[in-house]
Amino acid sequence: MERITITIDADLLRIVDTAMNRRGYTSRSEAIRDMIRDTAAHEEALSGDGPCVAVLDYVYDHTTRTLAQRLTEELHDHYDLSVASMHVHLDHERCLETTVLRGPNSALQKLSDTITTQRGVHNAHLHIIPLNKFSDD
Ligand code: NI
Repeated sequence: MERITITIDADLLRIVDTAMNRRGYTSRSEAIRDMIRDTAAHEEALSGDGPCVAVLDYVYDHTTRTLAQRLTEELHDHYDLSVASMHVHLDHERCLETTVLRGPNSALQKLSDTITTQRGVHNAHLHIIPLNKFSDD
């Protein structure tokens, strides 16, 4: 096994510790390894480039300079992938946006990455559903 050192903010570490206690891990390392395994499994599900639908959701602060405009422009630039969006005004600053996407796996991931890596976008989640899998059921 390799040993690495990571820097993590206190709030995030508290979440790791809470999950660790709730799920009964005996060490932070084991808890974090399992979280990384979950991510690895998720990454594997995202491999391939067949037709997919996806639900992308995220929270952002619409008072962040030009952010709302940039997010809208990004979706307009990909109108062929963006099926529909729902916008919820959570409070005075924060907005929740849920967008249904449809297209090749890699294109949906690329669009999602472009949106979710913007500074000021939080709690992002992309749920990709490969359409080819339906025919295997
Ligand atoms: Ni809003």
